Amino acid sequence: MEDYRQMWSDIGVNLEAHDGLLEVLPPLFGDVIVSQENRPARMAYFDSFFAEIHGRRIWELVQEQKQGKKVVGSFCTYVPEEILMALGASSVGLCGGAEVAPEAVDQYLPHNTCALIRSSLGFKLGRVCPYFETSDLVIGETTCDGKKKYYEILGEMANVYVMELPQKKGEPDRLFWRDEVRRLIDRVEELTGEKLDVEKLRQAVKVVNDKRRALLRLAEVRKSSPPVISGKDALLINQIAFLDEPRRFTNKVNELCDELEQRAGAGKGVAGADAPRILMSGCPMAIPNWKLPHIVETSGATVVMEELCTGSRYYRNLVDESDVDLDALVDSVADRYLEIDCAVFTPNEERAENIVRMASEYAVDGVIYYSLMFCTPYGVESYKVKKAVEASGVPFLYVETDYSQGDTQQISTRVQAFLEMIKAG
Ligand code: BJ8
Repeated sequence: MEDYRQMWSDIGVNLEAHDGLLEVLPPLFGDVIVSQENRPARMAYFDSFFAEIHGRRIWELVQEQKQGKKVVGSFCTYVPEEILMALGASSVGLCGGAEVAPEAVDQYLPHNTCALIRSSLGFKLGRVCPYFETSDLVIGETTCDGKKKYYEILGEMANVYVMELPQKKGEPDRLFWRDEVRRLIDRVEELTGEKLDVEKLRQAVKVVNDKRRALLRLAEVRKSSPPVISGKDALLINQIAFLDEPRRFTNKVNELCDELEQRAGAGKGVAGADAPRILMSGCPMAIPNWKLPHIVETSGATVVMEELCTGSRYYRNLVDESDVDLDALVDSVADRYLEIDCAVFTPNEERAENIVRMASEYAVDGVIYYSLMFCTPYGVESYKVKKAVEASGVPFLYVETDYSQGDTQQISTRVQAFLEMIKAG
């Protein structure tokens, strides 16, 4: 990594604490990601992105800021990135995937708060995330209770705007959400000084749709047997989708897909055709949270699809590009986001239906459901998902965990027993 220390210091990163993070992340990446066998050559771009995750991309964002552009951080796939892009802002994901500054976090949050929220606050309190430190505005959302209340605390240390998300998906909720997206437009216009028009929004919709189309293409080639890419590599790509410059990212995903489609044609895989195929479902996995996929894939199975926000929930739906006037296009953007089937909605029958459909499309041998400890929406919703998945004849394993390593052995034992049961069945 080039010497970015002056830049980090200028944007407010705590260099000493950040040095500590840099001592841990590269070796973890080497052990979990780089050490895998038979990786596609085109993963080199995503590896280099990770190697420079706090370097080159931050440098680019800082250069944009010097030209007057704004950076907007967010924590949720409900925040419409087309709107941010159309108004001249770069969007970055701020969810934390590692435990940082836990003693400092204890001063603000009870222990029984999910690891993702605790981690995100830890990154801010420890000032170790350059994406947080470059964000001119942070957008929260009223999804789960933990996040809602966390944003009040975060508002004491960052410029926070909270979008209100409905809890249901009826017509009154849709109309409310469309208005809420318009309130976001007002707020971002105020931030960037730009005015939304139909051409700007059409271009942004096209760019973001292209990004999601590339991820859909990647998802499609993962249906092949033997699997052409590991679940850990696919997860890494989905995590980087929240940070990278979108056009470049799209090109790199498409280049990778060229290679993967050739692999599929040649019957070349990262694992044998007899390795159990797993659908991973549940809470998002933010960088560097690769714990459960690593356990699964070092136990002889391959994750062939993710029903996660760092997965198919992010790219499954596209915005209708046919609208020609601004009002209709804004409505289409809003409607696309309301199709996301996060567990914070009630009822949320479509999520279980989608999981059953995906399990069939990807010919999976089992669904592993990942719930972060203290995540009420995903923990409680596992009941309905389990019932639907098992009724379709697919084995189901529920795993509740956090970002610590203390339960790794116990989870490995359970995953191995699950895989044995699949093989025996
Ligand atoms: S659309 S999944 S990104 S809310 S894990 S903080 S739910 S207690 S992250 Fe999410 Fe948006 Fe939904 Fe996706 Fe709360 Fe659960 Fe923690 Fe969670």
